[in-house]
Amino acid sequence: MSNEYKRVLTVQDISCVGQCSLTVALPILSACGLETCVLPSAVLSTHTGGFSNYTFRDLTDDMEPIMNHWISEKIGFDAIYTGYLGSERQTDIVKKMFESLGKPDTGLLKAVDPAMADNGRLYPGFDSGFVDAMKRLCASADIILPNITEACLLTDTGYRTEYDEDYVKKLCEKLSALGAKKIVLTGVGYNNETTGVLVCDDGTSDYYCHRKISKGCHGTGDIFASAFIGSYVRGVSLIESAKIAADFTVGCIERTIKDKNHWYGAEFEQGLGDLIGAISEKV
Ligand code: PXL
Repeated sequence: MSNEYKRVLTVQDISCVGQCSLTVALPILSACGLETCVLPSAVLSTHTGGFSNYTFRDLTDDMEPIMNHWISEKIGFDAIYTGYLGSERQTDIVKKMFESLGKPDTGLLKAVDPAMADNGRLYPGFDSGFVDAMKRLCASADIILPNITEACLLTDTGYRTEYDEDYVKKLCEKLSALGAKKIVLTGVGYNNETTGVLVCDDGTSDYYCHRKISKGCHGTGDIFASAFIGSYVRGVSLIESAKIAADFTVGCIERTIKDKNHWYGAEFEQGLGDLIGAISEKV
């Protein structure tokens, strides 16, 4: 554990309205006590999950010049965490960032949330070519944070809503074979009342089971991943970071379902104080 001030870069889109991607990652990572730098992969008027006619400005062409400027200024990071990426080409650019944007004397943590699918389906705009590109990006990461749908797509496994521990174990083995060293698999539940997070690290695994709230909310994958990375980069262990992030996410969903008009995202803001408290207890 350390109280060293760390600098993290997060690469994902700005959905101007919708409480996902950068509009949750930036406040959550900052609340976790990290200097947070951002690289927007695209700018959308809203996210793509339930709104229609949203605008989409692809920023792929800006990413390499931004990276090159940072390299010339000798700006390096302790961690790079990617979320929703706007094009296949962006996955290759992120791989270059993994090779060239670490601080010179300390290791760079490379974390990939392959944000591209949920509930058995790819998000609008993604296809099998993007899935293949994401497989290659995951291979160069230290930690990946897929949900069950994304894990199935990354490993060419048939998606199931009901499964047993053996199915999940095989899924993790196949994800490890892709090349990522640590796997944080979300939404792993064996009954209707509970769900949880499975953390696999070099052949060992640990499971955190928690209450399942029947109605999920949009953007909770981004909330979980941001809180997890924030906690882990602060020096909290993998499994403790998974617990902190899962408890924070459950709190966000509980708050949101009380508000019948709030269908497009999760109310995370009022939980930030508890998140800060949970991390402070561990560092
Ligand atoms: O929460 C994942 C996400 C991020 N960004 C955009 C999305 C989604 C999910 O639908 O549409 C633009």
